[in-house]
Amino acid sequence: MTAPSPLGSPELVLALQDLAERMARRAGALVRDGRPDRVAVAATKSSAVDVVTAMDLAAEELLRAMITAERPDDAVLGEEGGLTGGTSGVTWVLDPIDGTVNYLYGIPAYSVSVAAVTGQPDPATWTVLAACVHAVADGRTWTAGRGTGAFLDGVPVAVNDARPLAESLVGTGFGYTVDRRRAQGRVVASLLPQVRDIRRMGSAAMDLCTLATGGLDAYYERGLSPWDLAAASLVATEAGASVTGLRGRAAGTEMTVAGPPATVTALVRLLEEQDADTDRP
Ligand code: LIP
Repeated sequence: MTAPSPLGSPELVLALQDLAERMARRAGALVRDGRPDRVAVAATKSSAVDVVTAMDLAAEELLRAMITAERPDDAVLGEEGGLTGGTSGVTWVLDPIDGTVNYLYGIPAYSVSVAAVTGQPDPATWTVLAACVHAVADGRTWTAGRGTGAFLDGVPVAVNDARPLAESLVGTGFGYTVDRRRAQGRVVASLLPQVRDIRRMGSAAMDLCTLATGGLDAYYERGLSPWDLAAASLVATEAGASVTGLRGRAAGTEMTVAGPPATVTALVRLLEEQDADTDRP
């Protein structure tokens, strides 16, 4: 049996990236071909509007089965199934459908997000080695490897050059609970007069990949889970973005801000002034 490649080696990054893409495309085909005309809600989570569908569950099951078949010693952190341990030092971070509400309503902005990380599966400390974000409705596929660049359908991508915030198109999103949304409404109202415009796409993974491809000038959101962030944060970083939190912290649930470094510095200042990393009403 061949000795496993050292964690972080170029060969391992390439192998993980290849598997991530095959997994995301396979699950994407299941989600696309299996979508009924009227999607039913299978369960709810943090609130009545934080929904899970049968396809979220089926897609995660398929992703986990592919990992068990090809890399049985790896751990898995999935949005629906939680954390299952492993011994290899690699953890797959899975969002079977990022943008589930869009999927529910038939809005074509939802994606399968797959990343391989080392270290604890925690955005504050992990190292993302490989990633794939597959847009289910139109098939666009972003891939990235640590230190080897970011690509859309195999073509290298890069963030826009920094622009003044007043000329910057900014993406964001809102949570599933009333208190969180009230606080986010206050923050976006304060930002709106200071930026070009706001876009709310409904999938953090697609927001960050759109940023990586120049379709947005900046992005911020409070409340992202590790699976919303993992893959697309590597795509954005390898495309030249700074991806961070506030107050010198790493990007994570409290706050995620991304964009060209100079734009991020300006946006972070505004968000800190607004205590955007809190639910202050
Ligand atoms: C979604 C995120 C989105 C956010 C939504 C939700 P889900 O993830 O991608 O950015 O605004 O509230 O968290 O729940 O579809 O996996």
